Amino acid sequence: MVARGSEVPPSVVRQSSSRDSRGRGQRRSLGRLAGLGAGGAALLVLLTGCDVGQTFDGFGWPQGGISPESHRMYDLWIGSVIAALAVGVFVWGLIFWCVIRYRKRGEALPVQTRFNMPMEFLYTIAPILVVSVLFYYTAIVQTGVNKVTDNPDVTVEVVGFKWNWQFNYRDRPGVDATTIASTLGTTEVIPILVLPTGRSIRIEETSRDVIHSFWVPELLFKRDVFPGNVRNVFQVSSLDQEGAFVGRCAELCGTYHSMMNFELRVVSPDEYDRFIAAKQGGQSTQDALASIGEAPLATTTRPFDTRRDVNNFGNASAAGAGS
Ligand SMILES: [Cu+2]
Repeated sequence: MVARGSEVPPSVVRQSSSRDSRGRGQRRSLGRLAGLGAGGAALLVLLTGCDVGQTFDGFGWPQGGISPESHRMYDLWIGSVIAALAVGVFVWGLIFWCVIRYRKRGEALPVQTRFNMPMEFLYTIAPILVVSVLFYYTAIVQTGVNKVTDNPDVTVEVVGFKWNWQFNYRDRPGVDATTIASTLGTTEVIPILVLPTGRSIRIEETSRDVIHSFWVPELLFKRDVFPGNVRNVFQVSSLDQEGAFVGRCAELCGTYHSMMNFELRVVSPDEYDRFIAAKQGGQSTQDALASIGEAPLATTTRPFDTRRDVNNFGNASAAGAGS
């Protein structure tokens, strides 16, 4: 603590000089305590990150990710929260300790300290260290999540339009690739994106009209789908769980934005190959899904009733209303 602009009575200065050696010892032990605290917090993060996260319901972060990238983002969040809590508890402890230890005991002015170099150094360096560690791990995880390779196992072009999706299975990455199979969503049938476990998957996004956003909550990731020449790309190094997962548009794109759902169906690599072969053989997505033993229609969401016939935004009883 630094007192500003205060005058120090000579008697207090004499007292303080006799306490200098004791003060230095205290400062050294305080520095040791801070080092121990930081080391302990780091160790805690390393040893217990996942278990602690499950115990506290992910500290607000969604659980149940189905890709290595989602697990890495989850672990980063849990580690950051534990580190923040460790720093918080340490600071709260210091505050309460100061309040009690240096409470007012009489009218005499307490020892005034300023330009305490070890303390100034500590509370300049400590936040820089904390931010540097958080930045380092964030950069590592972010780089991994954004990593795109030249030769993914599966490439899918995701086309967003008002208000549905088309999924084009491509023979290679890039805008010049050939579509080998396709699924188009309609008002009556939810589009299902079929993908395999254990293979790297590249998603290439494009929109036919406005900005949409491709979001599967279990990937813990969403990326905007832009119209025009911008082709947003991201990659999932693998999917580690079979199942059906709802997908949504996460960018307010118009009247029926909330109805722009799709389903991600993760199947085994063998089933995926048979699905693509069935599609290439001319089958519909529903028939191709049935042929590999999968439910033909979406199980996590359903087509929404747009009620376009009743929502005419006017007085329905007025003369001439309706179609
Ligand atoms: Cu949309």
